Amino acid sequence: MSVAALPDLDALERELSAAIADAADEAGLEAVRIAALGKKGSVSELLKGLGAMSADERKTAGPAINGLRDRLNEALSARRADLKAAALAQRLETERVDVTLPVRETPAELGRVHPISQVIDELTAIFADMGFSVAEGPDIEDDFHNFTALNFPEGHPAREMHDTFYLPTKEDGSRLVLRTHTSPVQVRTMLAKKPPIRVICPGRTYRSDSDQTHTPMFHQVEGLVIDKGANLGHLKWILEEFCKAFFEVDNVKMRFRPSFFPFTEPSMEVDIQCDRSRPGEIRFGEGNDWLEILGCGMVHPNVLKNCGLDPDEYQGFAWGMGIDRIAMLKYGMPDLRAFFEADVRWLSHYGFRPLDFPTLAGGLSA
Ligand code: 2NL
Repeated sequence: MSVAALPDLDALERELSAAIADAADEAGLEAVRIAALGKKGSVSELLKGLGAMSADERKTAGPAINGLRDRLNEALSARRADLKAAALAQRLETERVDVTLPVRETPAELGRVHPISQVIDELTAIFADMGFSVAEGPDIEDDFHNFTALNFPEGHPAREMHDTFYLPTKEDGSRLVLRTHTSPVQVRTMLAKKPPIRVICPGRTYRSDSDQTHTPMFHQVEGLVIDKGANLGHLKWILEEFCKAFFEVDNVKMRFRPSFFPFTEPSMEVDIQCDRSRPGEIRFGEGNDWLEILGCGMVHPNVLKNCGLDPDEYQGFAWGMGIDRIAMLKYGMPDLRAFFEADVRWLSHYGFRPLDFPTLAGGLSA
């Protein structure tokens, strides 16, 4: 091969330099490298040709071709570094994550806890802190557990058809009722367990009543303590601690007024201090207004006897309150009937997020 037979190295260098500059990505650049410097690349072929040249020819062709190869390798490295940097910049741009965006809700998190369930969870937590356990019982009760054991005399108005939902009379003349309070659960607890007893009984109750402030099914929670020395001082302390924790105030005045229930003696109704001077708003633990929230008393000796306890050995106290009512008071829900209409728009407004416990026990709400 003669020197004259060498192709135009300058033209080849311009062509390859342009191809390197034009390569759009690393794969394109690699193709250019293989075409020039691969086993059968144009520059590699020129290098192979050096062996067949005379020593003179090699003296000029050798440095020229080797120089071309070195400059190409340099250009390839520089372009590769540029393409890598551009690819990284592009990824950083397109894969940018805004960590300040709010977390998207999953369908499961869209569900809401009904205010009644929420309030039952709250009061369960508060009474659990005071050593109470939760007892439940059937919604359909017999006459003994719903009335007789609780010292309701025959012919008491609460036993009348008019107020109570009865199931059809059975062959033996007895008839079951939808429980009118949760007291039968405490009766069952006293019959099944030995004192000391500390229970709360939340649940559904039924009365034939329906207007602005009454629904045929409603919710009650009752509490019962049976022990040798259980007294009204204990009852007052427990109710006070409950009201402070439930309504999230440091102090609340309470008023105990004499009342009557067949199952307690003495019996009392309890009002709590509040401020109703702002229209549509109630504040607890301040103000000069009173709001009735529960009934209570010392368990009647007849009830203790009916439940297998000796009134000379044991005494106890009990209370009962409407869950629906205290839920409305705490969370400012004006209409009782909305509780039972299963309207998801109402629930998404008034409902609670799962695992959110706005109580003293579970952490204060905002
Ligand atoms: C109210 C009043 C009350 C009770 C419920 C009770 C239960 C047993 C024995 C004695 Cl087993 N008492 N429960 C006591 C006093 C009042 O409820 O106004 N509830 C909404």
